[in-house]
Amino acid sequence: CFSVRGILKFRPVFLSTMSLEKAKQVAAYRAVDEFVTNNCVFGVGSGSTVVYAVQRLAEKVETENLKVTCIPTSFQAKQLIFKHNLTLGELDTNPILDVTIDGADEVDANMTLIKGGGGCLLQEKIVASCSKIMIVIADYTKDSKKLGERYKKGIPIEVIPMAYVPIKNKIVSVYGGDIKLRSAVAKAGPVVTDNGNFILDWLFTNQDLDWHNVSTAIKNIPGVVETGLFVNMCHKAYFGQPEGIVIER
Ligand code: ABF
Repeated sequence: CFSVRGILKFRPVFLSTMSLEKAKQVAAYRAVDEFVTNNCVFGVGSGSTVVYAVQRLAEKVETENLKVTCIPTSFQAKQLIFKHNLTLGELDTNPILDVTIDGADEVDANMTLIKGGGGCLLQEKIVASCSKIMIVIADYTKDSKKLGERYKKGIPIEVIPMAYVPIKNKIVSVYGGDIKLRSAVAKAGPVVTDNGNFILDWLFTNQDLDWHNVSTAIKNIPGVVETGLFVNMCHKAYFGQPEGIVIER
């Protein structure tokens, strides 16, 4: 007879894609079910996992007749709020949020996050910093012991365009590694964020750095707007697994 491991070894690619999407969905649904309440001000993160969270939120708002004000963390998040006919809010009128649910590129054992793979890190960090609770939802590929273990695209850093070269040189001279100016597609020119800035991706080599000190030092470089290092900001993380269960940290 075939062992389960034997069958899984031949699992077609589409099954693994399905399991990745299922993993995102179960993590997102669990987080929304546990943290969204009536009359809450809710931060809507960015990325593909959050799409499931907004779907679940819209279901709950309708079936449970909830009043939820949604604060977006990006143009993408704002479009999701509109698509699901949810109530759009803004920090001007809702400077304190009850909960933000957002994705991540990687989560380490200390709950330090790399975020910004989608280029939305600045508004994500602003909204998360205004939230009483920040929750991360992710599939199993984001759950690491150390940053850099799985996510190999580097730490995103949002910078003022005119300063990207000196910033790049300063970071590499102090911390080593390599830094790339993020471009949309080959020769299409640099990616410009929702805020009109550039993104540098820092391919770091030392995985044992004090990420709080590193993020603070990098932010002190003139022209750096924000880093994709979220340190001591995430209260709880939900990691969806291929078979549809959720691991909470
Ligand atoms: C966003 O979620 C970004 O900070 C991060 O890059 C992304 C992760 O994307 P996904 O949920 O699609 O894996 O918040």
